[in-house]
Amino acid sequence: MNKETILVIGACGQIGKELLVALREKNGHDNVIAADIHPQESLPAETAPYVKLNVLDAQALEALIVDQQITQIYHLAAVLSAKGESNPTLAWDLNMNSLLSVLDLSVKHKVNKVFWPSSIAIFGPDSEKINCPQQGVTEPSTVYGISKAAGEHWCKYYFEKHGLDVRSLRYPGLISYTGAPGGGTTDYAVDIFHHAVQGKPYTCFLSEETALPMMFMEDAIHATLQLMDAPAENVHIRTAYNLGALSFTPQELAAEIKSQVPEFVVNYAPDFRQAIADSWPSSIDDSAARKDWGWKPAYDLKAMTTEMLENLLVLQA
Ligand code: AKB
Repeated sequence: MNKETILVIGACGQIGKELLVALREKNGHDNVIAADIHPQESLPAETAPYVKLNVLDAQALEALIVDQQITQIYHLAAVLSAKGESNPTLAWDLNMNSLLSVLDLSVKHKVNKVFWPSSIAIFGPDSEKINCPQQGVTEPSTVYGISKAAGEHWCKYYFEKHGLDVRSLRYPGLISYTGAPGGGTTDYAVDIFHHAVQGKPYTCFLSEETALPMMFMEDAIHATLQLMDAPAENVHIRTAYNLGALSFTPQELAAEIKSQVPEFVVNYAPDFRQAIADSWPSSIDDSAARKDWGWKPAYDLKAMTTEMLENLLVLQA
C-alpha cells in the first residue's frame, strides 16, 4: 500500500478531535496533519503535525497541499445549523466556498480521496419523518441544510466530471465526551451529560417529545473510516449516504441518564432551535450504507449513556 499523507481540516472540532486520533492510529502519527483556524492548544495531547489554516484562504490551502504532498483530505470545517441562522451569509460562505476550494485543489493536485460530511439537515418539513429514505425529499429549512444539500451535489459533480473520489455521510446528531459541538440543534444531547456529571439541573432547548436521529461518536468515526476504506466500486452513492444509529427524544435520554444518576433533574424550555428540529426526520433509513459497505452501529442508548457518563466523570476528576 502506498503511503498516504492525510490532511484533516477542522481538526479542533467535535468530529475532528476524534477522527484525528483514529486516522493517526491507522496511518501513523506523522502522516496525518491537523489543520484548523483555532489554535493548537484547543486540540488534545500530541497535536503536531499541526498547521493553522483559514480554509477560505485558497492560496494557503494550495501551498499546504503541495508542500506536504497531501493524498487525502478530510474537510470538516463548517458552521452548524443553529449558529448558521444567526449569520446566514457567513455560514454559506464558509460551508460552500471552502468545499469548492477543496474540490478544485484536489482535482488540480491529484488528491486520491476526499471526505466531506453532510447531515440530516438536508431534509426538511416535507421529508418523511420515520425512516427517512436515502432519496427522500430534500428541501432544507436552514442555511446549513441548504449548504449541505448543495455540497452533496457538488461532490457528485466532481466525481462524475473530474473523477475525484469524494465520499460523504449524512451524519445525525453526534454525541461525544472529548469535544463540545459547535452550534448545532442536536447539541442538547451532549450538554445534558455535562450537567448530569456536574450535578446540575439541565434546561433543554427542545421539547421533551422531539425525536431526532443521533449517534455515539465512536460509531460515527467507525462509519467514516469504513466508507473511506470501501473499494470505490462499492460506493454507489456519490452525493452522501444516510447514516443511522439511534433515535430518541430528550425525555428518553433524560430517563436513561436518570437510571444511572437518579438525582438528575431536566426542565424544558424550547427556543428557536425547536423549529429546526421539527423540520428534520426523527429516524433515518440507512439500508444503502449497510448494503454497500457493511455499516452497522455498535452503540444503543444505554451503552452510549454509560460510556458518556463514565468518561466525563474521569475527565472531570
Ligand atoms: C446540527 O445539529 O446542526 C448538527 C447536524 C445534525 O448536522 N449536529
